[in-house]
Amino acid sequence: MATCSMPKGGMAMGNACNHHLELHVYRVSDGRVVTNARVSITLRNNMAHRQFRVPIVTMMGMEGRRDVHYGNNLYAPPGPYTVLVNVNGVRATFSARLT
Ligand SMILES: [Cu+2]
Repeated sequence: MATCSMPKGGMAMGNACNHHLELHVYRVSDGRVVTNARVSITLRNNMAHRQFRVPIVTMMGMEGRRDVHYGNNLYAPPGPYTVLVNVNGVRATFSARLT
């Protein structure tokens, strides 16, 4: 579960990535994007009772520094998930149902 590859020239090695997980971090005081956060993300599959630590990559979208985010591409089958996040020692939990 979860590790995947992007298909190059037609074939993916192992599971092809089917989701992009990204976490955006903003400073509470002024809403600015935090570009150097220490982030860990664990994805828990609530149906299979398995969890996986997502290898974190810092990414930047089309909007440049205002769109810096953390996460990765991954393979995850459909179902209910809990996303456990730790940012600079502060924890947060999200629920998601993947289709
Ligand atoms: Cu991204």
